Amino acid sequence: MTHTLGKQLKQPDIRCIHMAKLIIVSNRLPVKLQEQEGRLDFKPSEGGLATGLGSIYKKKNNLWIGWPGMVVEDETQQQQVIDNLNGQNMHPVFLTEKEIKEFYEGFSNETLWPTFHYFSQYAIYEQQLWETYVEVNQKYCDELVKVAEPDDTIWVHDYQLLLLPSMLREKLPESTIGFFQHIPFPSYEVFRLLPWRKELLEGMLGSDLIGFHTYDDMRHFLSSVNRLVGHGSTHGWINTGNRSLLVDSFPMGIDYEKYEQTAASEEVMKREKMYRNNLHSKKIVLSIDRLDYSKGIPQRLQAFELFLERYPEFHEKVTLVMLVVPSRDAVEKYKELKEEVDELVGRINGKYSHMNWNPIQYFYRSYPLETLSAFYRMADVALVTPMRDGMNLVCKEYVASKLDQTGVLILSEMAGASKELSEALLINPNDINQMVETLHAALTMPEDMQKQHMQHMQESLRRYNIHHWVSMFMDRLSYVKIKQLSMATTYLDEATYQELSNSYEEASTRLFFLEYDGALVDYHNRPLMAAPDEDLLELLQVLSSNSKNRVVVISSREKDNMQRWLGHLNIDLIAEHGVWIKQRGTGWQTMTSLIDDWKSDIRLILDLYVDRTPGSFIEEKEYSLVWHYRRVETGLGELRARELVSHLNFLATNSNLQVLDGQMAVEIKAQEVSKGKATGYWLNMYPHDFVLAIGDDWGDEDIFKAMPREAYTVKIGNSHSVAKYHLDSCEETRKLLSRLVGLKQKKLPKELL
Ligand code: GDG
Repeated sequence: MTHTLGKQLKQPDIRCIHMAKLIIVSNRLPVKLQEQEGRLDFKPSEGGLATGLGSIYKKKNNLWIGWPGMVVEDETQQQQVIDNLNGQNMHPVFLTEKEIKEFYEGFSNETLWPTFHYFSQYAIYEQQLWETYVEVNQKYCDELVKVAEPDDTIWVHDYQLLLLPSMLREKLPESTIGFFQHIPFPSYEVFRLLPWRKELLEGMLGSDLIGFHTYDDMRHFLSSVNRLVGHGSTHGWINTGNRSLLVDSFPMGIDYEKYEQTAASEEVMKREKMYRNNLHSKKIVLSIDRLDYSKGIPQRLQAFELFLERYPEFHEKVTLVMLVVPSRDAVEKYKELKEEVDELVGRINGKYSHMNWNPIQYFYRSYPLETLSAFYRMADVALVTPMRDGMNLVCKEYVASKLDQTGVLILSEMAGASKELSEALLINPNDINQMVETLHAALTMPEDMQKQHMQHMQESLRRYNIHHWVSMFMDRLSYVKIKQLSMATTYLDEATYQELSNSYEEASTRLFFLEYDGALVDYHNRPLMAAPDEDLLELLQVLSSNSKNRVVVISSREKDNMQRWLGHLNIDLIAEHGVWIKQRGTGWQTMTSLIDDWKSDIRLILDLYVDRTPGSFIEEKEYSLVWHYRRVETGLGELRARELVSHLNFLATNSNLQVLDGQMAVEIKAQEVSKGKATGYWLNMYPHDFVLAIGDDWGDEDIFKAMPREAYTVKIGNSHSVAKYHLDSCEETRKLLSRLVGLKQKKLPKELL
């Protein structure tokens, strides 16, 4: 059973992580299958992901799994596709018409997409679509299980496959699973509108690493996990009870060199010249997106219309080149959007056009990369104003294509890219006036300023390119795996028990730190029902009656509760997470007063600064000391404060102190109390040749961390922990302690005795 598994985990075979293959999974493959004159043909797809990951999936035996972009029902044809793709390190997942409709167009694009982009008024909630979404995720899982080895690394992409990580985890428990979400993760208030919110989060939590484009997405996700699934997090780490996983942000870059080189090619320069000649316009504003309501296309058109109205001097001098790439045209909202855009373009052109000038050149189709690049090159301004965008690659491609460093990027604050490209002119896409004025500022920006902005952005994008993104994600994934292995605990088996028991016998001073709920007593729905039973009271009494033993029972419960249940025993108590402690034979004390001994040392240092700084003074608060300098000569106070802060920070590194550099004051306070700090007090106060600490939940990790290296640390439940060992239940804790003191517990199940 799980015990042997625990031991296997203890011996990390790092080589496996590197030698095994990488499998990329996304809804679509990086190629599109097409039927031409009865023959099946593959066309490479141009997306950022395809080029970014292209260099990896083609290596060695790596693999990319996804839908080939066409419904293939005939089995012989399917086999042909499989054979053909296998030769190119790809493997297809065939979807039926119904699945495309319900899983892809339906749940993915009509439920998840609008919700995640804060358009929840567009979201539909239909049980049938959800069921197909589950089935199709399972289908991807089944295909993966056919080709994946247990130690492979699987990298799942995007919102169509949110359930896949957990499905995979169930089938391949040891595999390394990364997940990256390319679209935003909305705030909890929006996410919780989804009827299947908990299932979706649980699906994602099967991963080892979950990546988002921005810190905000990550923050929103952690908050939803906390509130809907009940798992907290520390520095991005989530502990699900039996596994730890990491959530982090990885802003995606572009293939910078590719865009730079394409922009420098003969072909592109030729096209640019040709388009310029056709346009009869001095200034060109560029807009490129997939047709999507999240991209803010109508709002952009309205802003352009208002610009023409407000600045007539730009008539015949500026043209908006607007490329809209057809997308999801089977979905109703997209059809409506297409009509709205067509109508707006028609209206604006109808109003302002002249014989040889159209304010908007509108193209509803997709173009080859060379045309796109020529558009980027010739644009004086790129108008990238999505209402919401996970990242947005168009704005990055524009910057990479501006070889002479002229041009201005206007970018929406709501695009993930705005977090990196702070040199762009940032706008709120809902503020039409701001858009109009920013467009004016961009069109009249002096060239040297344009170059300055562009240069900064180029430097950053060149460095944080797509290859950097891939390696950051993969490195972090390997790190998570190694960290998890170091967090795995071993079952405290008979051999370990013998060793522990010998060391107990040999010791002359022993400390026991025992967590009450979860380690000594099972959890009850009503906390006050978890009173100690007769057996437990007897066990604690016998354990503490040995003069070599000092028994500390720890709890987050109130001190009065602990006093009522255990106060009569000759043991020590820690209550309320360590705020209150009771040493045997004495009364309750707050920990904070006990750790105030730092004050006298720090006061000596502050006195020194008072001596050197006329006008400064010390204030003593209950839990802190403050050095004030508001009455000190201007300049001198700030200078001394800087010195003092670095002096104190140096001293605080290995203590529980915190230095706050405040308004005209430097404050030093003890960090909050915790169970770990409270147990540290006993370790400092009492000699110990033998230490045993037993805890059960995430909060008890602090206790384990505070223990000396030679201590026996035991976690109840086989979850990841810094403890060395684990046991399965409270009964096993009691059995362990009873055996140590030679006591037979009456109510224990026979097999445990
Ligand atoms: C999702 C997220 C996130 C566009 N027209 C043509 C063409 N394109 C290329 C662009 C660019 C890509 O399509 C569009 O990428 P975006 O990032 O701008 O937007 P989404 O498609 O919505 O992508 C987004 C992204 O995933 C990656 O994580 O940034 O936030 O929504 O590369 O160049 N390419 C060609 N012809 C066209 O006509 N060849």
